[in-house]
Amino acid sequence: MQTEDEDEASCEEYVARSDFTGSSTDQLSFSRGDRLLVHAKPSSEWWWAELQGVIGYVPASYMSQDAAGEEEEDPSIEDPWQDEEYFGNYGTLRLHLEMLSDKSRTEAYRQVILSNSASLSSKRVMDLGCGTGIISLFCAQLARPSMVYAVEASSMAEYTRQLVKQNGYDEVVTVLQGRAEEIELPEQVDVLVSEWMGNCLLFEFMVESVLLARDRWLRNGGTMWPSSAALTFVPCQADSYYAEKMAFWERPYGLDFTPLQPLAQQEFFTKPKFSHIIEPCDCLAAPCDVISFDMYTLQVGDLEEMKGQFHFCVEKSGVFHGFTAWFTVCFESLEAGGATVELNTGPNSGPTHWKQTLFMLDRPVSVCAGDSISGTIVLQRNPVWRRHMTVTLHWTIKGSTDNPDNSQAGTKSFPMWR
Ligand code: GJV
Repeated sequence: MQTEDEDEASCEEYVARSDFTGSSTDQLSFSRGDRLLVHAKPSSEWWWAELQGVIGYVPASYMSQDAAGEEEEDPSIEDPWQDEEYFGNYGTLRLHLEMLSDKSRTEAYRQVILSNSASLSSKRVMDLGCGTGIISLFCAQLARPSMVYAVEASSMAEYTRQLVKQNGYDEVVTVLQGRAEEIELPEQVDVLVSEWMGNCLLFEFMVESVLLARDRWLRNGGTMWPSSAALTFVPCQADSYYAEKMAFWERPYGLDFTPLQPLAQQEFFTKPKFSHIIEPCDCLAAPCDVISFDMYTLQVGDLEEMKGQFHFCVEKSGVFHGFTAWFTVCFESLEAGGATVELNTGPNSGPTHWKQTLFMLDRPVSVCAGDSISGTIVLQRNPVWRRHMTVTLHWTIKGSTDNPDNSQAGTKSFPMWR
């Protein structure tokens, strides 16, 4: 355990577990295996370190005290999935209430079951991470599946069993308490349904459990719901967030507090802002899908690093504060030619509990209609903390022919959270 008192202790040597690209002038870049001298640990996430005479912040989770770097597991990392905390949270009602009250989300799954009710007849279904069992209950209520296996690792499973009984569906729905990776079913299933999506689509990496279950329990030719997923990006204005967290320091009470701005940047703009709500009018360009995948072919290994590209044409002049991300998932029909159901968490669809995710640039840039913003995105899964990832963005702004001076490039990495 790191305590505050140890901050003053003399330097300690650490080895980088993997490459890291600093995203601002006060962050260091380093490569896997580099030896860094950690001078101070001002927070549990960012340490003050030295590499080849250069000093800056480094993400603590990339540092290993082990001389071998990432090869040898750090014995302090006993639960890289943080399952105790994760399933502990899902053992209480707070998150279930949030998910069930999310009409767009819950109605989308209800619609999938309803519009496929005829084809679901006599089908075997697995509902992975069923929570309070809402999807399984929809299957029993709206269709005639032969069996629904409702799999839930948290202690909520006991209540889910009661809900199933209370509603008279205990012949159809079997609640299995355990991690999907470990439970045994008596047979393979025809349909694997799950609501696994996290912030920025992948956060929490519950999708890994879904892929492993697919490979083990979905029969050949079976159906995945959702069937595909996409992450969408848009360059945006975020005036009020910028004003609240950064411009605030310019002249509070008639005083100049700007020396606190670098600290504000570190504190408020280093990580993405979850639960951001973007208004359609804050979008500076037409949104574009940066990453998309098919739930039938995606492999667990693909999750380590997902890369995408974007090319936006600025549609209206404004202040480019950052990028906003959201996702869409699609549920293919079991019937040939049947309608696909879509759950879109973007600003032009109904609100969801995911809201959107905002990635703030360090400095806002004025852009004009006709300018282009292009670049790349890399989602890199944390090598240690398996539910976390870092989002790295590179962008180039090119002024239009009317505005050729407005050309610049930038790069920034956002840990989410570790
Ligand atoms: N096995 C069983 N239940 C799980 C698993 C797993 N591997 N992973 C998550 N859950 N969309 N981000 C359960 C978890 O306990 C919770 O009840 C539900 O799935 C999460 C669903 C929403 N989370 C999300």
